[in-house]
Amino acid sequence: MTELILSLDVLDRQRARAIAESCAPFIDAIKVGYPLVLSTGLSIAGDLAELGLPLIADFKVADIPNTNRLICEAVFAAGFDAVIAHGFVGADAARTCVEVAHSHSGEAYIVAEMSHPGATEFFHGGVAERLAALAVASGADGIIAPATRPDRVRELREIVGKRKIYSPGVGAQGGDPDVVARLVDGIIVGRSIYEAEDPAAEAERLSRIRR
Ligand code: FNU
Repeated sequence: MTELILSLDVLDRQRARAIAESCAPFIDAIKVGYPLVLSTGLSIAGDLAELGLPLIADFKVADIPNTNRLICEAVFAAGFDAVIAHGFVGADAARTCVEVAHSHSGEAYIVAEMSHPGATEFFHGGVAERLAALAVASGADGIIAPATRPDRVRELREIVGKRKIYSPGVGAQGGDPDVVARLVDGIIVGRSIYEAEDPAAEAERLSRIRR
């Protein structure tokens, strides 16, 4: 069954907690990024961990190996279960994120191709394929690939095989959950859920159409 991952990009702690709590019965994980953490502090991870769902830190870590290590150690110490990192920094830096994640029994995902229109400028022309191969070689648990481009997801699947593909870009960015859910291990959905009049109802709807 394809997972449904809530991207919790709201800025207020109480709102974040309320949305996460109401959606919890229908989602498989919560992804937190800079907007929420910079607004509330890393302690938001502790609040959300009370719901018992895996927490993914979408910090797109992209630094030298030593700094990546320091960032990832802080992420897992805060209570996250997985981290998203960039691969374009090179295999040594990406592998550091994977090593730290695994040393905490956590997971690491490498961005292979992003979902926004501008992503085609640099990720196309073979780069995304190389990043997907780097993710496999680094022992990453999976990749991030765009729900906005199902054909690209299919191509990247050829490279990553059974490793997981988590896919943002559903709904607000135009990706069709019906199409993408068949191709990936998890769809990542933010605005379509948290901006809905009834976020829990929208999460429930999405949880039913996923395959
Ligand atoms: P929504 N995100 C993304 N595309 O959208 N991490 C990527 O290629 C990527 C991401 C994140 O559009 C984005 O930052 F690598 O409101 C946001 O947190 O559904 C979420 O996925 C999508 O949010």
